[in-house]
Amino acid sequence: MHKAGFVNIFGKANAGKSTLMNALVGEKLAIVSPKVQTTRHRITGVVTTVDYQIVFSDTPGIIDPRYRLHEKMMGAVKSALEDADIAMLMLDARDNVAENLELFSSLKLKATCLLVVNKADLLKKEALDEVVKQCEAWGKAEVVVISALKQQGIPELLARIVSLLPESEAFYPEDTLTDKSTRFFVAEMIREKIFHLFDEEIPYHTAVAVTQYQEKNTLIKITAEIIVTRETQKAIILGDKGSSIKKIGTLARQDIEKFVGQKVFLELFVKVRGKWRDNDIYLKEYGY
Ligand SMILES: Nc1nc2c(ncn2[C@@H]2O[C@H](COP(=O)(O)OP(=O)(O)O)[C@@H](O)[C@H]2O)c(=O)[nH]1
Ligand SMILES: [Mg+2]
Repeated sequence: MHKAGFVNIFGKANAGKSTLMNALVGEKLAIVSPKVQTTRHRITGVVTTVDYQIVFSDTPGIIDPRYRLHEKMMGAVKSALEDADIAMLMLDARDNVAENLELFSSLKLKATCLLVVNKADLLKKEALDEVVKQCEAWGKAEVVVISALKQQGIPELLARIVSLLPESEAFYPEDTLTDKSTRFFVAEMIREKIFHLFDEEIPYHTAVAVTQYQEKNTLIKITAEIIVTRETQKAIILGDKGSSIKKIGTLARQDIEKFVGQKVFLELFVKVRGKWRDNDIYLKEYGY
């Protein structure tokens, strides 16, 4: 019997959804940062064996929209809520359990749910047992404890998922890894560096658009634009004598080279587009 299904990850910002997705797929598809709202798209990662195919989806953390960008982000969550065969409801073990359970109840899910308690590595056994007890009392989902970062409990979680998968043919050819393009991942890797290097509002005012992707004989030439909302932000991204943008470029290029398995020449520009987060035309241009 062949099994296949959509397994989608939901939860508050910073629960570790993207880290889990990468651990399950065994490939760094989703960018990760300690800041909230790093993930802006639904990103799929496909795992195929002879017996099953799982289409995982990482989603943005659930928030109340304040910008058009946020509405688009919650649209990605909504689509994932609708087509999930299995919903992995994820919480940070240190976070308020009741609040998370209330959020999960409000999603009104019809799919089979797994309640995934993450960051088990950060709690002592007694505290973790207490969290698990509270989660089990909810009664709406089987509870699984993991550490996505330390890759603990992942094989057990995968086994639970496989046991719950519906009987089905595969949805995608066996060599499929994701539904997103290489250009998308390039833009995301640049965006991740901005989340890591800058504080306060900069990461939240930034978008990245790949404007050129040219495969040459010995390397790939990539040009990308970093879009911000104000001139002052542009100056910060550039840094003293261009030192900051150089750092972004170097770090992103290393990740991109690993991802595409080839040498990369990366050129970055900064553009100011006031209010791009509330402008449908810009949002579309930047992939939202
Ligand atoms: N200690 C610990 N940190 C984790 C774990 N999983 C994720 N993190 C960290 O939590 C932060 C948010 O992770 P991310 O995957 O981006 O969360 P998301 O917003 O739910 O996608 C990052 O700094 C991760 O390194 C875990 O199991 N243990
Ligand atoms: Mg994420």
